[in-house]
Amino acid sequence: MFQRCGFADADADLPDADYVVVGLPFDCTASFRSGSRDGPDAIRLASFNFESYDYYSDVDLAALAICDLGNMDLGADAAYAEETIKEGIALLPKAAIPIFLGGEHSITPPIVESLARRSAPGGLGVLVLDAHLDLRAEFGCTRYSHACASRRILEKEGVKAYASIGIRSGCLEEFTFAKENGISYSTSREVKEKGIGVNPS
Ligand SMILES: [Mn+2]
Repeated sequence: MFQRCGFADADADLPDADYVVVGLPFDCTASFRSGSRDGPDAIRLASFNFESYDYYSDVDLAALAICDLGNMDLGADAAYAEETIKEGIALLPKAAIPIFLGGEHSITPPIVESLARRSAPGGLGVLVLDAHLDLRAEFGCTRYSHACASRRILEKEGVKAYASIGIRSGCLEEFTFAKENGISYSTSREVKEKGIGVNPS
């Protein structure tokens, strides 16, 4: 299921890993421009161009136990990809924190469903950073579309809290749905005016 390749300094063995990197190279519902399926390997390639030490957080990635399991083979069908993602996540060690590299936004609902089930018995909080509401019931003749990602996330059992930040785009039906259902979102304009910090100064 996993094809081995590697993120920089992610050289721990799976049983020893505190963090597990998994690539999800899927973009088959792309409506503007495809190519995000190349994202996971592009991120890995770029990772070798950075220092492993991050002075903001005073953390050296080289000192952490990170295992890169490579990419999952997700095929070209969104329903198949969703099931495969859930099957793959069920195989990951529960002690490690998973980090998923995409891939388009349609990969997120099965990730949320899986993480809520395996590690958040009290309910999972989801924070979405996105320009779009992604609250469409269906788009491009499929409910699995990237344009429906937040709608699908909100339908998942175990999602206790949800908010999206950076919104600048959506159709009238999406904004109406958000309003009628009390869905929390902040627009990019609000972020620009108020700042992104908890206590902006
Ligand atoms: Mn999105």
